Amino acid sequence: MAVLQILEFPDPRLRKVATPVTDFDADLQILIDSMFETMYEAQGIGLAATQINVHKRLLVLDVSENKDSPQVFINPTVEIIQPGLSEYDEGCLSVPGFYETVSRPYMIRVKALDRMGTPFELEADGLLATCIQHEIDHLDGKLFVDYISALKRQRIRTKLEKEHKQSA
Ligand code: QAP
Ligand code: CO
Repeated sequence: MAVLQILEFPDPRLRKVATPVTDFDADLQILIDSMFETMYEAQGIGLAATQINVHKRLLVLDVSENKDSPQVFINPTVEIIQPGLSEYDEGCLSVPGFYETVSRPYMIRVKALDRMGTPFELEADGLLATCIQHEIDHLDGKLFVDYISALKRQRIRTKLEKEHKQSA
């Protein structure tokens, strides 16, 4: 297992569209474990493979209080099952230090494969539903800053680019 490097906005690799996972092999198990280690170490609640520069349709999350409920979603799809939106102050490990309010469908059904390749389904609302949608967006090359004003997005870009220059 390893803590992996997380790409940060505006890295163009965050814009790649991920392709489906086809092999549920030992390498995949190691990747999943490393993604959890990376997410927990960074104090995140969700991490998509795109964020560690792996362009496969795979995400991990743990929205529990005690950080004891790891969940893996492979090749996930989402259906909206109730009209209505919920608002959350979203952050992102790829946009460190910035939070903005985003509206998303509040009740969803998710179909995905688990780490062995076995299909499962769940219904989600609240923070879990928001987090799943945020992470699936990553797999499609989208970021929460795409939902805020261009002015706010540009300010965030400028600040992060300055930080990246200073740490380089
Ligand atoms: C996505 O985000 C999410 O800026 C997961 O300095 C977040 O885990 C979905 C984090 C909120 C719904 C609501 C962000 C950690 C973690 C930061 C994260 C930071 C340190 C973000
Ligand atoms: Co994110």
